[in-house]
Amino acid sequence: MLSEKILEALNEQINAEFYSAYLYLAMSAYFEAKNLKGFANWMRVQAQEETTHAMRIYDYVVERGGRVKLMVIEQPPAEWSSPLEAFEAAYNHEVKITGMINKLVNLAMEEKDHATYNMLQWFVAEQVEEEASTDEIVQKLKMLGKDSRGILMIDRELAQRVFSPAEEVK
Ligand code: OFO
Repeated sequence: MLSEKILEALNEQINAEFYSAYLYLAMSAYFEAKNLKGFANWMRVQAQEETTHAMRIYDYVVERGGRVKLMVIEQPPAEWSSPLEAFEAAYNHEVKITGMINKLVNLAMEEKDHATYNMLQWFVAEQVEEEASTDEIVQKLKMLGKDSRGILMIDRELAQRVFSPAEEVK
């Protein structure tokens, strides 16, 4: 059984993961409007992944006999001044999510909730990847500056990303 404190924190994390999905979908729409289809694809796949993050916690709460409470999802921004600014915002968002996951892990330790602690370890590892993948693109965009041919090259690269649900459930 989940303690009240853990249940509340997990419900908040479900909301944060859905917000992540919303934020990346907003970034995808921004890139669509700029006709950067590869960037838009990358962000769209990212949004799909975030939904699986939310559902992973949702399913865990249900499995532990807890009550999932869905909350209002905050409206994300719609505009960024450049691909670099959007990816910097994505990276900063991931750093924030890592902080939330770490707090949850601390809470699970305080509450001596080993099962929740265990479930959260997947997220601890995932956040290392999430920060690394957004930072890699930030660094590439910084190197290019305003070179539009380079941006189009990255756009082609980001078009290759595919959503693979199997990766998300392992
Ligand atoms: Fe981007 O990892 Fe979930 O929120």
